[in-house]
Amino acid sequence: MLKVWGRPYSSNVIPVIWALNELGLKYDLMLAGGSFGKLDTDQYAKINPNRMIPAIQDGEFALWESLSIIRYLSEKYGKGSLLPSDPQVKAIADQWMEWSASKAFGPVIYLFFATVRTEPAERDIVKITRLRDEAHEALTILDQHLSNQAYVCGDKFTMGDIPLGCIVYRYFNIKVDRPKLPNVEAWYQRLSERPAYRKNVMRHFGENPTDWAALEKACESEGIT
Ligand SMILES: N[C@@H](CCC(=O)N[C@@H](CS)C(=O)NCC(=O)O)C(=O)O
Repeated sequence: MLKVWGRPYSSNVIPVIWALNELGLKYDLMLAGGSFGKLDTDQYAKINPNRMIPAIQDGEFALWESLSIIRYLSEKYGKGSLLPSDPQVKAIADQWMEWSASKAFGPVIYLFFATVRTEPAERDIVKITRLRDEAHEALTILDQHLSNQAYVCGDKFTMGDIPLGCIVYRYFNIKVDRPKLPNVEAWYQRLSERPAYRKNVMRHFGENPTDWAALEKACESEGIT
């Protein structure tokens, strides 16, 4: 059985868990990171020497870096579904996966930390507005790309939609005013129709650090501690 090391509320673990569920694969979730710890053990250093999550074990084979894991799972288990067969379509999927990490992830996750993960009395509105603007500017590029197609690579859902789908869920559910992104919103609605997205990505993450800590701890029932 595949093993996934991580916690279901971690921004880099969610896309891996979503991919596994899209592929209908069974796996053991080994709760690690955040309040679950375990990253500083010798056992974990052999799986991921960076001592970060996610990591997977597929038999004797171990792999870390969320995007590499999604590509591996798609190559091995997702031919004809998550993995585009045409090399150019696959390259476009790869391109948007890389772009998710280089341009979109940072502003959205820092916005998330500046809001949900910061006590309301300590929030810095100037910083929040700047991060919201940076996130919007990046996602405007995705919005233009999606103006005449249903998914990142065309008319079919692929691995290229996975990391960005997770980032956009966070962005749309942080309590800040946001300018409209009509094509990203329509794509997000399409993703919301997918059971694996609803189950693994659309998790209520609360509005403050107390909510967050309780939700993260409550997901203990989902994995192996
Ligand atoms: N580029 C890496 C980043 C991994 C990463 O930053 N993981 C964070 C969680 S999102 C981590 O391990 N933090 C320590 C912890 O959760 O305890 C990836 O995409 O897998």
